[in-house]
Amino acid sequence: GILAFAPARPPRQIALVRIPASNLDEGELTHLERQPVDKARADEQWDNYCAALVAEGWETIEVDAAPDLADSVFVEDAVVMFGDLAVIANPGAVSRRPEVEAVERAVRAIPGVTVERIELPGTLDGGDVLKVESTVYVGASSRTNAEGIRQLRSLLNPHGYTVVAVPITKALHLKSAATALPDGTIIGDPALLEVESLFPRFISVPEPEGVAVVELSRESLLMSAAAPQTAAMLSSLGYRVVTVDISEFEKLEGCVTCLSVRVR
Ligand code: CIR
Repeated sequence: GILAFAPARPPRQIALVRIPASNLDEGELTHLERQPVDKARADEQWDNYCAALVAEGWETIEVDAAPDLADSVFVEDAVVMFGDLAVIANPGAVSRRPEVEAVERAVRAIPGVTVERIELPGTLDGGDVLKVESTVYVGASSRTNAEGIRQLRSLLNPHGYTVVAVPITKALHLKSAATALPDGTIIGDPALLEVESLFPRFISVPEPEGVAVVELSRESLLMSAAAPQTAAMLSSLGYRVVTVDISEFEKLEGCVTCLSVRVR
């Protein structure tokens, strides 16, 4: 029929974000020493991060602010999207558990989304979940426990995903050690991974802040400005690289992926 020739309408691309808390500087720290956080600078960096998403065709939806939940800006940890399925996480850090309520409300307001939940004694942080097509790598970290992985596996198996658990002891989350390029190649820091041989295609990055990339589109990536050599390497691989300065969030062990949830 004639419709077969109609160009596909570009899908609406939505990213969830959450404004930094007033007590941002009290966020959890596991691997870094506490450093003073400049709140005004953090707010400005967050505005620029959101503006970069918008400039690349993403519509941002703000989860209701949680002024006294220090780590709430790291919204990626609270929910993981698998197509239209939202899996509400159960953060491993007790201080972060109250974050999920408003995040669940925000995803329920998006038409077509269905919601499942990781429940105690299971814990899971979204930062531990790395999707590469139908493979879902999950960090077994200090935040994500075996029961959380089991629950995720049984939620996702009926949807055709394979959950592959990855031991993580040297980084906060799996995605603090490795993320994926749009073509499915994993990029990461071998010093932070026990088993890089787990990944079928793997490239080492020259800087720790270069581990994390957000796929803006099949051709373009969002990265931290703190990793210029990694940006140059990824440009040489044919990607358009957009950089943002997120230094204040990096002091709190956050990275470019954890400041948003790309819904679709
Ligand atoms: C935490 O320790 O939970 C926060 N200070 C940082 C969370 C960063 N999230 C992420 O990398 N997905």
